[in-house]
Amino acid sequence: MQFLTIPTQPIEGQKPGTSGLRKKTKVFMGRHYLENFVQAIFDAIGGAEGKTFVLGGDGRYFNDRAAQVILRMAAANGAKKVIVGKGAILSTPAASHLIRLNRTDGGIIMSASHNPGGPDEDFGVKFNMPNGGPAPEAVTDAIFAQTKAISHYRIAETTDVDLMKISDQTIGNMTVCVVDPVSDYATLMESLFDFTKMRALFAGGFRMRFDAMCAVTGPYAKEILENRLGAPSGTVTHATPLPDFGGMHPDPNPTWAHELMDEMMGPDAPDFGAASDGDGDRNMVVGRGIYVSPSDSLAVLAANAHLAPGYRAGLKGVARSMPTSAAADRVAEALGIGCYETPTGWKFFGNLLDAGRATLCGEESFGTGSDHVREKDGLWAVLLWLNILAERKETVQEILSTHWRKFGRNYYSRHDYEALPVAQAEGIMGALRARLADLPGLAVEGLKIASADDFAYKDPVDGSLSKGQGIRIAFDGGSRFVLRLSGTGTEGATIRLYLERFVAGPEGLDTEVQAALQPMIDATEILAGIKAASGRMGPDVVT
Ligand code: VG1
Ligand code: CO
Repeated sequence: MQFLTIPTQPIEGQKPGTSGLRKKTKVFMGRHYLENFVQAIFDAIGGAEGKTFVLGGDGRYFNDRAAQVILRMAAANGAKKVIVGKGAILSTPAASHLIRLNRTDGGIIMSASHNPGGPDEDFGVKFNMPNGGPAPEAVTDAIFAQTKAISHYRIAETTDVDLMKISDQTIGNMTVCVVDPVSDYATLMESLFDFTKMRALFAGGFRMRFDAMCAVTGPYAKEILENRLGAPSGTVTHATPLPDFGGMHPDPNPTWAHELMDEMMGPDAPDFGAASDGDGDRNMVVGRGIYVSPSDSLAVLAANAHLAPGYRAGLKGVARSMPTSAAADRVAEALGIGCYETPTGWKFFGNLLDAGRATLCGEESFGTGSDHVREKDGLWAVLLWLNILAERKETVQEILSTHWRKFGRNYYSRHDYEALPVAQAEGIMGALRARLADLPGLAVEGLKIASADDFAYKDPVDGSLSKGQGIRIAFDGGSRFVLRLSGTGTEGATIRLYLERFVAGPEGLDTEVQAALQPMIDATEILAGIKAASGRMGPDVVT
C-alpha cells in the first residue's frame, strides 16, 4: 500500500447548495471530481490528521464506489479512524447520531436526498460538523474556496475495504470500523418514545403503512416498526434500498408517494401512513382519508410533544424555516416558548439547537426534527406521531380538527416550477425584487400588501448574517406568498412559490386547500408573472 499525491486542477461549480454538493452522478464520476471535493473538505476543516469521521450514504448508485475513494483519501490525509455503516449505508439522521455518540470530528454523507438516483440521475456529498449538523455557511464557503485553489489530492493505493463485514479493518494506520447502521439509532428512538404504549397500539389492531420508497429508511423502519414495535410484517413497503430507488422518486409528498396516498384515501385505508425520502431525513404523514401538511405536522407535534417521554419536560422553543407556515408560531405563543424563523436548510437550526433555544424544528419541505440529533429525521417524526396517537387514542383527522379549532388554520401549499432556464428564473426573481420598496400599501385582487422584503437572517447565537433568502410578500390579515430559487436542483433553475392563508375559525376550516389559496395564487401571478414569463401553464409539482 502506498500514499499518492495526485496533481489536479480546480473544477468549476463545486459550490455546496442548500444541502451539500449535488450534481448528476456522471459528473461526480468524472475525472478527479469526487476527489477534488473531498480533498477540499479536508483542507477547509484544517486537515484530517489524527481525526475520526463517520461515513455513510443513502445507497444510491455510486454510493459504494464513492465510499471506497473517500476511505482511501481519509487514510492518505492522516485520519485516525472512520466509522462506516455496513454496506456504506447510513441514513442522514443516523449519521448525525453516530457523529455525536462517538464524539467524532464530523462526517461525510453521500446523498442527493430526495433527488432520483442512478447513472443518469443525481449524486451528492455533504460534510457534517462535530455537533452532527450540516456545515454552516462559513464552512461551506471555505470548502468552495478550497475547490477553487486545489492543486493536488492525497489518496491511498490499496484494495477495497470489505464494507459488508461488521469488523475493524485498516488502511495503513487508519482504522475502518464497519458498524450496523440501524442499532444505535433504534436505541436512541427507544430512549425518546414509549415503546410499550406503541407496542400495545399495534397489538390492539392499529394498522399502519410505511413506504420507504426503495430508499435508506427501509432497514430502519423494518427494525423499529415491525421488529421492535410488533407492527405486522409487510407494514413497511419498498423496504430494500436500491441503487436507483426502483425507479421511484424518493420524495415523500403526495405527488411522488402516490401509491401511499391512493391507499390512504381509499376504502380500506389503514389508520396511519407515512413515507420518507432517499436519505431518511424527510417524512410525510397521512391519516385515513386526510393528508397532513408538513407545516401543520410541526405545529401538532409542538403542541403534543410532551406526551412522549423524551419531551415530557416541555419544549425550550420551536424553530421553522421562513417559508414554513406560521402554524407552529401560534403553538409556541400559547406555550409561552421561543419561536424562531430561519432561512431554508437545516444548517440554520444547528446553533439554536446547540444553544438550547429550540427543541423542535421544521420545514415545509417535509422536514421535522428535534435536538436528539442535528438533522431533520423522518422516522423520528413518524414515531412521535405514533406515540401521540397511542396516548390520545384519537384519529389523525380528529387531532387535526381539534388543533385547527383551537389555533386556527394556516392553509398552505408550495408550487414548484422546475427546470426553468436559469436566466429566465433569475429574471422573474430580479424583476420582483426591484419593485419591493414600491409594493407596501398596494392592493392586488382586493388584497392589501402589508410588507415586502427579501428575507435576511441574523443568527441570534453567533450573529452571522445571511442575505437574499427569499422574497416575501405579506398581506393584511396574515396571508402571504414567498418566492425563492431552489438550491438542491441539478437541472436549470427551480422557482418555489410558497402560499399561505390564515383562517382563525371556527368557520372556514374545511375548505379545499388550493381553493382556499386561490386569491393568493392570482395575486402572485399579477405581481410575479411566473406563468407569463415562463410560458408554463402551471407548476410541475404542488405539495
Ligand atoms: C430543499 C428544501 C429545503 C431542504 C433541502 C434539503 O431545498 O426546500 O427545505 O432543507 O431541500 O432537504 P431547496 O433549496 O431545493 O428548496 V433534503 O431532504 O436534501 O436533505
Ligand atoms: Co433528505
